[in-house]
Amino acid sequence: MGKTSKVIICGMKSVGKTAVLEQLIYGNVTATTEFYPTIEDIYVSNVETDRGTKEKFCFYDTAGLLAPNIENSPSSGYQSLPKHYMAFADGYVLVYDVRKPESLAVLMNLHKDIERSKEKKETMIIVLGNRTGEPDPKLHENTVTKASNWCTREKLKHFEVNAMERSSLYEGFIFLSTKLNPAPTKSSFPQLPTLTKLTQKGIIRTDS
Ligand SMILES: Nc1nc2c(ncn2[C@@H]2O[C@H](COP(=O)(O)OP(=O)(O)OP(=O)(O)O)[C@@H](O)[C@H]2O)c(=O)[nH]1
Ligand SMILES: [Mg+2]
Repeated sequence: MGKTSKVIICGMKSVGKTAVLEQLIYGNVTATTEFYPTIEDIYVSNVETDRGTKEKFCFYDTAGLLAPNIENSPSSGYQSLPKHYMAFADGYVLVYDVRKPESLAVLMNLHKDIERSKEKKETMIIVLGNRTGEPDPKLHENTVTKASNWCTREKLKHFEVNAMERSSLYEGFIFLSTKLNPAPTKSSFPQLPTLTKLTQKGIIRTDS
């Protein structure tokens, strides 16, 4: 069978990472659903590609990172994602809260860490701007604009989502699934009729 893509979902604490995953996979999240801070959870699920094929995913929901408290301790840096995730990740879902500019700063730092660790293979990264409550319109616009400019510069795909609306999550995850599972190329998988023709011409011998 096909491969399983391993995807890490990460970002600042309480931005809605678990709500996004639970809503995507089970579709049962509402405004009254209770969530507890994550330590680590693993979800196995199929995600469709834009060709309609279903591909297998293992999502690693991670503990939220704390933003550095600049006022209390100016020298303290950003928390980073535990390194072992970076060793096996095929992709990342980076989540920030459009109401919290510091959650975008956490992602910018996280992205640098990921870039540094990615010597071994291509990884696919998407960025989700979630909102965990009523946003202040001005602050919201600023943060979203800043996020989408940053994503353009870094060639990352940016999606605005709302964990309370399942359909808002599809575009980003279908994009991720499609990129991680590209269509097999014709040359590596000859179509049956071609094979038959070649066999008839005696180019491929089926006898041994
Ligand atoms: N209104 C609204 N609330 C949300 C949304 N997403 C998350 N929340 C709420 O925000 C809180 C935190 O959500 P979680 O999904 O636990 O956030 P998290 O990023 O997984 O948090 P950690 O695991 O602690 O890092 C919960 O009370 C959710 O109900 C959203 O899209 N809209
Ligand atoms: Mg969580």
